[in-house]
Amino acid sequence: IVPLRSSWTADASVLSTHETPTWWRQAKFGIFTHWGVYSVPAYGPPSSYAEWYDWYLHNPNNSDSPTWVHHKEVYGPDVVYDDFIANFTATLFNASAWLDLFTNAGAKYFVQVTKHHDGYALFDTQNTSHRSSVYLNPYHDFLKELMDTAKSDYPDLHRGTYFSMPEWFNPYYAKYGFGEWPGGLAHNAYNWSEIEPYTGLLNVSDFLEDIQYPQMLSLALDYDTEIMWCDIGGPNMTIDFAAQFYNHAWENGYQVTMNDRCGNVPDFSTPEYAVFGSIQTRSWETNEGMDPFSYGINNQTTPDEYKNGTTIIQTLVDVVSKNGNYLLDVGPTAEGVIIPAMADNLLDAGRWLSYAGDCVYDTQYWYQAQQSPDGTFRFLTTPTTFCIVAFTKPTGANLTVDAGPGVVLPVLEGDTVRLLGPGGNGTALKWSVDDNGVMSIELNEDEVD
Ligand code: FUL
Repeated sequence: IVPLRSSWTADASVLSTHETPTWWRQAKFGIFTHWGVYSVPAYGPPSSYAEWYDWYLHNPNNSDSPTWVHHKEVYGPDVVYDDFIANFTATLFNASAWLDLFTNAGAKYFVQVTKHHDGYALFDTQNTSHRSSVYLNPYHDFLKELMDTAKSDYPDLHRGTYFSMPEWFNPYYAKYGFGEWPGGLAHNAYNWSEIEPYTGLLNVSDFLEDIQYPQMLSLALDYDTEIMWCDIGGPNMTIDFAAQFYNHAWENGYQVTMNDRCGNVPDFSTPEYAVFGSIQTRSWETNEGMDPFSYGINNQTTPDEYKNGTTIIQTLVDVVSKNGNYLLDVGPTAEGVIIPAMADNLLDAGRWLSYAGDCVYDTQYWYQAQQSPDGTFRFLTTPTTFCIVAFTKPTGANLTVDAGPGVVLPVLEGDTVRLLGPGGNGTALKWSVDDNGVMSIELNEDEVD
């Protein structure tokens, strides 16, 4: 429950009473978008977790880096990361196309990467730095277009912003004792003294006060983000930020939230490529790529490697049955296209949610067991229904639901059991529960998709 407060102060003990808003807890499913200069080379070693694609700038720091080997072969050692900015064309970028896809995938919110660790921002960094898509190629404020389009045309889609707290290249960050986080840039970087005039840091003497904090404030006050999705933490002014963020939202009549990577006062935790094994009563959100190995796009990934509709839905339902949200990442191309290998699978997931979404959105986890002994079922509740989601298609005329030893399913004589499905139409089915609590539901096989 978000306390009804009109005036937040920069006091950690007060700010830590803030929690995820109701809309966030009801939404369950969001789309994450990693898009930036790293989308140009779009490279990571195939079928491997070894080097993340959105870390293209940093990966060559390892002397035997496959990314560096690839870079030398394809571009040559003299091409530096910032040379890719010229090829970050976004010629096919269309905010509505992305937001249509997110909506049709059944997502209720999105989180746009606004600045990753490479420090190249997709929004107007104004008086802090000119290292952004607004002042460098392709000279466009992508975040503004996404946020404005979402506000005007997609009122049911909530708007979030990923923001990397540190910047790898930035010597002002290095002054905080972290070196050029997270280590020196051995290859393929840039020479700060050469690029300083070109990146255009303006009136900067302190990374936190002059870059990090004002940029975070801009995302809150100018772009009206509803989710501040920080990354990495480290040195920060999050206490000051949070008070302003919450007051701005209050004054404008909406509710906002912040993850656990801003370095302070988190509303929710953010496991990566991982799902908790049990119910967590505190808000949490799993995030991972559609790509099995990283965020962003990798041209080495084959279409069949992307998570398909079934995997997406099963992960979503599994997460939701444990009280979590699911933030699934797509990586558009440098032109701004979400390729069919990703988009089609999202749409498959959306088709299932279009008829079974009542058993996902605005549900509660079931108090006792989130899955059956063999892992085949997940259970979700609403004030008037109990949902059983089967992960395998039943064979034969009966669906047998065993919630585990001693677990009694919450069904009473007279209750109606219905099949949610494209052919099911909610037809009432015959059912019974035996003395061991095992439920048997008679199916008309033609109706089971
Ligand atoms: C991590 C980052 O280092 C990854 O590149 C990615 O952005 C992920 C969501 O967070 O900490």
